[in-house]
Amino acid sequence: MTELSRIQREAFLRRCNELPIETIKNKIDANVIPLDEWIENGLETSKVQELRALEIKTKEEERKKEEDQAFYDLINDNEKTIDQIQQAIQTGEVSEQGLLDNTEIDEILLKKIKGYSQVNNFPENNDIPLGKGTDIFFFGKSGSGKTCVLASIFNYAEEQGFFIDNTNSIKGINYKNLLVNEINNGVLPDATPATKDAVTYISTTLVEQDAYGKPTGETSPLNFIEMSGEFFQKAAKDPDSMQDSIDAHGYLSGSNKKLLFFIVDYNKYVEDNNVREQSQDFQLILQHLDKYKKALKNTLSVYIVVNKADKFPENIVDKADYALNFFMDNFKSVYTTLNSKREKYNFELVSVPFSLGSFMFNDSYLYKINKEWPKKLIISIGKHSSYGKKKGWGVFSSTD
Ligand SMILES: Nc1nc2c(ncn2[C@@H]2O[C@H](COP(=O)(O)OP(=O)(O)OP(=O)(O)O)[C@@H](O)[C@H]2O)c(=O)[nH]1
Ligand SMILES: [Mg+2]
Repeated sequence: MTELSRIQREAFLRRCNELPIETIKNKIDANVIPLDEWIENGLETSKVQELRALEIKTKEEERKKEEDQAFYDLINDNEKTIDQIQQAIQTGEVSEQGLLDNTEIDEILLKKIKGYSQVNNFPENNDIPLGKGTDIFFFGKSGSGKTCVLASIFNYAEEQGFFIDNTNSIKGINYKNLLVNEINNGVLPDATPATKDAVTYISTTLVEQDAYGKPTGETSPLNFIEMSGEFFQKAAKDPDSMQDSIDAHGYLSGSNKKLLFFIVDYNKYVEDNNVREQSQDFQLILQHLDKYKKALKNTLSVYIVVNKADKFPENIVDKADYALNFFMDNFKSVYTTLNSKREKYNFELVSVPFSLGSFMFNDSYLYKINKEWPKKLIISIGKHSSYGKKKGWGVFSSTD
């Protein structure tokens, strides 16, 4: 506050109706001459009204500034999703410049946010029965990331020329292609609908490559089965529902050899420090499958996919080792059950960490696709599929 001498003060007040309104406002805001004193010294009513309006405007601006800052803080704390940010831009709730100046959003990202749109993409059952090949099933709770693992495998395979798609499964292929296109725009899939019609498969042939990416001539037909996690949860709680849930269309009870992918949601552990429900469901499913139409007899390998590995602590160097230990420590009952089934049916047990990539905006936007994990998984699938078995690659470590 700049103190005024008595003479200066009187000079201001004497000329009050000639002074610019900003000068008066500054003296009021700085607590140098309060409004009452200006009024007592004859400040015109219109000027008083103008000052009151200015005060309201300032307060409004301050409130907006605080509100904007709260919104930027939520973005920087990873609590806003991409569509919430897009909507705030569209409604004028925040300005583009404000976002650029106050958040991690840069020009490129801003363009992506503005152009973000999600296509409704739901799987549709192929009308014909499953053909010969090794069938791959994804079991795990809704939201554990099954569809994302599928999309990641096909995205990498397409880039590297690993797969030749079989058009018998055209509906599954159309669905998968859209998923792949979407993740390349950073767009994540919707939850898979829990209907039998939405249980589908994608048939493809894995072409083995040597270390230089040249086809070795060996091939392995694969069928990837896509279904909702709700079916998995339903089957765990009610084994009588299997035919209408995880064995919809009889894919699971078919005679093809199988790889069962148990998708563990690591993020649930990070957020809730709790994996009990996941563990209970996996254990129940294993017990049901033991009694269910040779399902485990036809199983070549059970994969423990510790998913969302981007959420592992930052200092973890050996992610495969961390994933295995995490599983052993937190899913002890599942491990015990798996071992007892393994003694009975002699399937392989494989543990892999997995991540679709790096996420932003509360996991609603994928800004970088990981290539390492799908590559490892595809190579491992080759070794563990019926064709890999035929070549006698029988013994694997738990993390290959
Ligand atoms: N951090 C992280 N989040 C992921 C990853 N993969 C998936 N997610 C998040 O998990 C959400 C659900 O993934 P989905 O693949 O749709 O899950 P789902 O298991 O197919 O779910 P249902 O279809 O309902 O059974 C995604 O929208 C992402 O927000 C990952 O690798 N890392
Ligand atoms: Mg899904």
